[in-house]
Amino acid sequence: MSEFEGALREASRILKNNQPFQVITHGDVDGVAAGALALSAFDCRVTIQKRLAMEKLDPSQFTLFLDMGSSQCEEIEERFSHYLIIDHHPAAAYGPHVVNPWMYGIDGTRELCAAATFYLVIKRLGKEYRRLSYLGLVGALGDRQSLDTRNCELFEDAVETGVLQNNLLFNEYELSEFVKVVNACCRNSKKELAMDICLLRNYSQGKEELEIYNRIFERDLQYLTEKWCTITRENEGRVSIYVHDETLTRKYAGELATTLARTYERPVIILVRDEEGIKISGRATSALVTRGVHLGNAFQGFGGGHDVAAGAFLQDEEMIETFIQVTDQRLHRMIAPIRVELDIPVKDASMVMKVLAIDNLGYDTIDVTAEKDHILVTAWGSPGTVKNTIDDVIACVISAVSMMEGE
Ligand SMILES: [Mn+2]
Repeated sequence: MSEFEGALREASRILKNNQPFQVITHGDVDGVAAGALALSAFDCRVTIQKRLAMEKLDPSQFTLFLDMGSSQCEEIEERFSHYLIIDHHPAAAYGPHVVNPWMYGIDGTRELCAAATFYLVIKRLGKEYRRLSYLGLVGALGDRQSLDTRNCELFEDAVETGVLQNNLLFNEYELSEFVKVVNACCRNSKKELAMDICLLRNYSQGKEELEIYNRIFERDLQYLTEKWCTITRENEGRVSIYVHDETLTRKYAGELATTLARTYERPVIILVRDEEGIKISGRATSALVTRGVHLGNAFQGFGGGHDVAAGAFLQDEEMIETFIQVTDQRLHRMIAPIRVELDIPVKDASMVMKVLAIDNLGYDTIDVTAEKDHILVTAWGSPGTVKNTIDDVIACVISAVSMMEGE
């Protein structure tokens, strides 16, 4: 049994034995889908919070944290005596009562979101729970995860149990539209409705929220697109584009940033005001992540999250300048070109070169030469690219050497 499997089983045992309990979950699609899983499988009460507000919770009860909590392990451990965290956000270290794919070498940003991980926990209670697989899928699509990867187990369960057929959920809804409806309800602050939809109620009301969402989103996007030249000029010399605009719809900031980052291939960070302060949503693209961008790390001290999507929060407006300076400096360091020189000792370097047939490996940011018993490598470019290049070269040399030894 793998360690991850052990953790899933242990979590399902703990939850089964601690009913009734309270659940705190995040107010996005993944969080709400995870909350709906909790309501469907356990005797529990679910509270949706957009940011973890521990002072509002009763610490004497057994508490399940979903889609949040990994980065607040210490605070949770201080306040709560009985709890479990099921989350997929990367953190520097994980506390004792956490189930997070990252702890088992699984990239939780790209596979097994909170709802998917939680579904795997619930599935360990018994076969009859496999029909709930659709909620794990909804969470995964809500968090823009792909369904090949480990999420495909959920897809298979949904198809095998007949819950999902020809992309229709329960013979009615189209899966991706279902996700959009839940998302629109979340973004329009209709969290009870979002939960209802996940529990297969009130779909037509949800569709009205989607229409409202689409209309307002398009308006905001068009407004920003028209201003884009000015915005770019205001951000001259910065790695990321920072948009601080009070006319934008607060709750749509994350998705606006996603669309803009993909359109312009730049990290986009949108700052809006909410009741408590300045809410910040940052989004990048996978190409930028490959170059070394990690927004979650760039936001450290102000917030956190994934490499490709992260959030932060500032108490007051005066912090904005500092936030932008610090974040952009960090982003700059993440992608600033570096030069790495490598000296790999091998038995017969020129022979290794022949086996490799290195024509500088098709890269234009690398130089490989053989010198007696050494392969000399120089690679340059952004840290992410250099790391990938060097990894490739080392793998090639290792396989060339083992091929020669085999001969
Ligand atoms: Mn999530």
